[in-house]
Amino acid sequence: MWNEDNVPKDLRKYWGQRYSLFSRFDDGIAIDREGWYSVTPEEIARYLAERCQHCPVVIDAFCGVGGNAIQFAKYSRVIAIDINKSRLEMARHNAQVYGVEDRIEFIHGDYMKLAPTLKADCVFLSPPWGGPQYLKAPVFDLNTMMPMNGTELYLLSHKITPNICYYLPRNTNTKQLTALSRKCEVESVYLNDRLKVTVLYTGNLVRK
Ligand code: MGP
Ligand code: SAH
Repeated sequence: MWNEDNVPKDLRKYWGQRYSLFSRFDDGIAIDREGWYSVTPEEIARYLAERCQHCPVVIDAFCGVGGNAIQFAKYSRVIAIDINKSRLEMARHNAQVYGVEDRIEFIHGDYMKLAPTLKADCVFLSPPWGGPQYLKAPVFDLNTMMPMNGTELYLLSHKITPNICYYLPRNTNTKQLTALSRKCEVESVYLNDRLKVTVLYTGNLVRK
């Protein structure tokens, strides 16, 4: 269990943001190193879930410790996937803390392999961006994203549904995003007046 004294120096910034990441942090939220720096802050996750609320089934392809899956579950049934078993178990535990675990199906596996077998009304993509170093490049390039190519990930998901919500770095090349789909919206998402992330919406997730 993390506390003030055992949080490593490089994670202290995220520890300071813990209630913004999970308002119920003190109810026993489970989180690991990668979880700390990649979880979606609760207010943003709630907003994205509201934007997808008309979708009965949402795939959270990279569920991590569950920041998004928990909020999607308030409106939709969720298929939550992660390749890391222990992080998937943390997501399940955190969903219990929020009382929504019965609305989420947790699948341990590689989304890139599972995708052709899945059906849903919307796919949410929040893949690894290569760690907090993603900001070192002036512009984030979808095609050099590791471990999977960001354009290929989009195209694979588009075979499931045209309705995609893609959570990306704030320094993402916007032209590269708009080139992915004729019907799309790119949104800069702020939290407490700070630009946090860029989100691409396609299909019927695009605002009228
Ligand atoms: P950040 O830039 O690491 O933090 O991440 P912060 O506090 O905005 O930076 P600073 O400028 O104040 O120092 C911004 C947001 O991006 C985080 O809230 C996470 O939701 C998200 N995020 C960060 N990383 C490294 C990843 C990642 O690899 N994958 C995903 N899906 N989200 C990430
Ligand atoms: N949105 C999440 C954070 C996602 S971080 C949250 O709010 O908690 C990205 C996650 O993708 C990590 O947990 C990592 O284990 C997972 N991942 C990486 N490659 C994957 C793959 N091929 N299939 C499924 N999950 C993968």
